[in-house]
Amino acid sequence: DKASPSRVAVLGAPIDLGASVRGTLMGPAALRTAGLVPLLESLGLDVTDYGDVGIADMTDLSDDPPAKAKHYRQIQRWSRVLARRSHELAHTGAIPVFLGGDHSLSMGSVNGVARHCRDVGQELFVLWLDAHADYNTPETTITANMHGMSAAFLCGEPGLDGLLGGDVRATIPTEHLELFGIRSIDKAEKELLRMRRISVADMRAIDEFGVGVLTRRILDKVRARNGVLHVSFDVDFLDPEVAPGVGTTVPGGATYREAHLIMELLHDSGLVRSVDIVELNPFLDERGKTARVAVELIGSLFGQQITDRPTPTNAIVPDL
Ligand code: 4U7
Ligand code: MN
Ligand code: MN
Ligand code: MN
Repeated sequence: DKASPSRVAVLGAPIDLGASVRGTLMGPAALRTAGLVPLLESLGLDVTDYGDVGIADMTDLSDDPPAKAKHYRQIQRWSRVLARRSHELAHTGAIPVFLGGDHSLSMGSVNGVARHCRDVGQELFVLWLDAHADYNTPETTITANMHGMSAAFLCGEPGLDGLLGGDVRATIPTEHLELFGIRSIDKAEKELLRMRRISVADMRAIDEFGVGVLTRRILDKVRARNGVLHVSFDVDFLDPEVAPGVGTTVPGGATYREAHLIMELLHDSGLVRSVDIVELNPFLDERGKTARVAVELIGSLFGQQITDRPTPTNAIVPDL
């Protein structure tokens, strides 16, 4: 397998207006508190934490906001700044890791990465680990929440065409989007997914075939095209028992080991070039449980072996 870059660029995007439940803006701080950066360093990676991005000093564009897209102006600011930063970071050759923040941040992060891939002539695939498909448009949405529209926007679906203003909107082909772990899709959204023939590994498929087979299938597809992979990890992909700290929990999600196995296989492939960790809501978490699990999973994604974890604190150590 290919060797992945050994440098990681961490960037926080404290954004929560794409969701209806407030609190994901505390996500970047919670992920840092749970030890994300030292963990990556302990794995031998050269990590630069660029802190959090802000949108306070930006001026607004003057396109007409769509009728059904809440906080459009704010999300537009985030998308523009993130697309630019993401493109720059991808250029440095490091693996950008975007800390959310709600899932609307991917409209920016993935665009920047897609733009970079276009520059260097590489095919980008996106693995979308999520309970939801996030394939709504302002037309199909039943909530007007923009975190439910990011995958559709990235595939070039209409309705948010002015979002990036005059900046480049690099889209990904619908055949390059891999929805995984899905168990909540809205009616019109489902119809759109069907029309576009988008690949959906839903929880039923996972139960039947297992995450090992389904993940390898995706990796083979990426390899066959000599492509690279962006992982967009929505924490609600996990079962609510494992990850209670999210605003949009859906029962029947991935188990702790299923999620780790996916990350371990992704690491072994050497194909991952960028990552989002989104929808962690520390305000709803139970004593940091979800933040910790998310960080452990990122550890596995970057090469931590399950057998190399620190000894549990309940171990009986002889007094020396
Ligand atoms: B998330 C929803 F209606 N489909 O569009 C919508 F069920 O980033 C949920 O995956 C979207 O957490 C969830 O609002 C967005 C709803
Ligand atoms: Mn999502
Ligand atoms: Mn470029
Ligand atoms: Mn979700």
